[in-house]
This record gives sequence, structure tokens and C-alpha cells, in this order.
Amino acid sequence: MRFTQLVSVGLLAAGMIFAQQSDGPIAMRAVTNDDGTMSYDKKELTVTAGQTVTIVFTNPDTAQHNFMLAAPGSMKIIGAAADKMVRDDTGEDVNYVPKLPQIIYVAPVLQPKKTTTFDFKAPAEPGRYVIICTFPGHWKTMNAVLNVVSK
Ligand SMILES: [Cu+2]
Repeated sequence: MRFTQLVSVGLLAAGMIFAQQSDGPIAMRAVTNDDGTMSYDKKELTVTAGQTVTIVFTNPDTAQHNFMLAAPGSMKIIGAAADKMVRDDTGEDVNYVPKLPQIIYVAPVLQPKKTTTFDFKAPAEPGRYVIICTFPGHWKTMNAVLNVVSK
């Protein structure tokens, strides 16, 4: 019995590791934290270079969110540009998506109380890419890493 349990746990752990890098859809959701900040429920997604990544995103909030994929190390550049759009009042019409060469992919706006499915091709170059939401005040806590590993 004990051995069987161990095997089950082992298989479960292997399954979880496999699931993180599978070609299947990845479930993500928006979270409002106790202190009022926003975040994604996952801090890191691991995918294979060049694979199609499908995200099934649930937004239980009353706020809109976005999901941008950007070059490694670009979080602060994008955040600063998003903050500027809020100050200039130029962001709303473009859903707070700045025009920057570091941005690789922008998902459709994640509307309140909706689940949105979207997909994109993982970059061909392995690295730790930035996932970020640039709606006003979100980016500092609503960010994650797309860890792209080689095939
Ligand atoms: Cu957000």
C-alpha cells in the first residue's frame, strides 16, 4: 500500500512537470490580492522554443487586463512607457499598449468576468521573457516570466 502511494505520488509529480511543458492549453487567471494589487496566478510558465502556446485566461475581476509578451529584461522599460500613457492620458484608446520594439505579442484585452483563449508562438530563442499587464497601476505586480527552453 505504502509503495503504491509512493508510485502514485511519483507519477503525479512527473505528470505535473510534464504538464508545465506540454503543448496543451495553460490555464491562467487574474488575481486581486488582499492589498488591492493585481497579479497573474502564475509567476512562471515554461514552454519549448517555437511551440504554439495556448493560454486560457480567466478574469474574475471587474477590471480589464492585458497580457503582453516582451523581450527578456524589458519589464521596466514597458512599465515606464505604460505609466507615461496614464499621465499623458493617451493609453485608453490603445488599451495601454505602448509602441515598443521589445513587445513581441499582445493578447486581446482580457475583459472583466470573461474567459479569453488566445495563442502565440513561443520565441525561437531560449530565454526568460517578460509577461506583463499594462493597465494603469498593474505592471509592478501583474507580471510573470515565460521561460523558453530549447527543444
Ligand atoms: Cu492587469
